[in-house]
Amino acid sequence: MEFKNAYLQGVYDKVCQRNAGEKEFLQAVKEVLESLEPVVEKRPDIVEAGVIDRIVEPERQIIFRVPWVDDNGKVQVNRGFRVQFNSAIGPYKGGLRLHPSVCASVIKFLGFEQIFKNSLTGLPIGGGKGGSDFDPKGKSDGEVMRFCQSFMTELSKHIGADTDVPAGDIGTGAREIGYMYGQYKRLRNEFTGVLTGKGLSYGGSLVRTEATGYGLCYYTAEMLKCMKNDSFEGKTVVISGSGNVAIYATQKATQLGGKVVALSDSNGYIHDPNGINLDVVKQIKEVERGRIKEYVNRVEGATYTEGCNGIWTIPCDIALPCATQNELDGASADILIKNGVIAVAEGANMPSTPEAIEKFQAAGVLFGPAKAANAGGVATSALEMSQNSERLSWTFEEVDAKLQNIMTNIFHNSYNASKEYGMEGNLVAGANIAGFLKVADAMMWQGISY
Ligand code: NDP
Ligand code: 2IT
Repeated sequence: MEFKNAYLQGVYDKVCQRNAGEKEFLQAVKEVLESLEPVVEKRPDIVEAGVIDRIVEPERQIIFRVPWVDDNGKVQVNRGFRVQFNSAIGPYKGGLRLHPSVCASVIKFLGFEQIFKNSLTGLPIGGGKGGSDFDPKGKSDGEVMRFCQSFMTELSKHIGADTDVPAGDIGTGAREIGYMYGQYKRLRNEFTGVLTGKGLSYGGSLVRTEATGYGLCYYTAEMLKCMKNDSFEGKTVVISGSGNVAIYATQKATQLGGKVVALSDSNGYIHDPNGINLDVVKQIKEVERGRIKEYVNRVEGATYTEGCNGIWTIPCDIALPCATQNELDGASADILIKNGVIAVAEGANMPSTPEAIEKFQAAGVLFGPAKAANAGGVATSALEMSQNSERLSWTFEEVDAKLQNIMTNIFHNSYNASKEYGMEGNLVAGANIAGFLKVADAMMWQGISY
């Protein structure tokens, strides 16, 4: 028995049977169900309405062929996905991941997490996720464009500004969103807010590029202030990844007085004890689409080490994993704790393994889970949808102020839920419960069929 509660055990057993072998999806579901133990005790009405049985099954899953022609004239075939997980509180919303590791399990875990994350933002967005096993790395702009157009040719039949609004994720940035948006418009003859993360010249929102990384730091700052009467000031920070989330987390952590000393990619990590020079990183990653090891050829005193796990051996006060799922395991958590880490907050989705989370919590390390800590990206996407609907654009300061307010509220709502359900300070349980309760309420009001 994994659960104390027999009903939750039954729900989980069924999820395991139906989704056999989908390791990431089962990991994400298990964590949420564990958090719901006290909710099940307190709220028989939720159990009675079958909300939990329903919430673990996607409303709709679309899997499709994505054929395209490479620069040598050869036909290539990838697999596309869109999982429309839950629309109880708004149109499906969530990113598109382009990475060779993409499969049903990965998209379903991301879509499932997105339900609760989107609910926590306080904005009217349901949960969804999509993507493909296409790898944009090493492809020409022309190849990326042809892939994106083919992908959108099918996806366009299933999405819409009031139905399902995709955005970026790993491997999907401004370039890919632009090609996909162009294709949607071509097919539909419609200029609508069907995607977020758009360029500023065609309906994008200021701050969306920075939002996930900035939001992560706003959340972390609030957690440090309220739970430890502390701040980023003077702290050594280690951030994994060197993509969109990692870059803007580095920028904000530095602005808040921290010193970021390490970044990584899937090949290895750089250590710069003088503090990362972000202009150099942006040039390498955003302009040249190069590898992070290039940094050490341009900045004196920095070192590069092959392999990404070793980044967690660098002593730090604050660790922000911003690359991918399960990148921080129990052994890495032990080292971080031994080196005196005081706070860990997740910029990536599910970057810490369950063992790592358990260790941080047992050691009294502040732990901000992904659903709460990285919700700033999707929250700002929802603000982009609002601006598109009113055909207006807000200023940088206006959007940034809203983002800060949202992240502060997410921290407090999660904290308060953890307290109300008898686990004060457990922000994993708090985020899962607070995110769940709003969606559960909406599902109950709307009757049994989704
Ligand atoms: P990017 O594609 O911009 O960057 C991804 C970074 O993570 C790269 O440095 C990449 O290295 C590294 N990475 C990716 N896969 C792996 C892997 N299997 N092993 C080791 N390193 C890896 O993506 P984002 O920055 O947008 O996304 C990073 C994380 O943040 C993801 O978990 C995403 O789901 C999450 N997230 C993103 C949001 C957004 O708004 N973009 C919002 C909320 C969460 P390499 O170049 O070598 O592949
Ligand atoms: O994981 C995430 O929240 C994202 N990739 C952002 C989704 C969005 O719709 O902006």
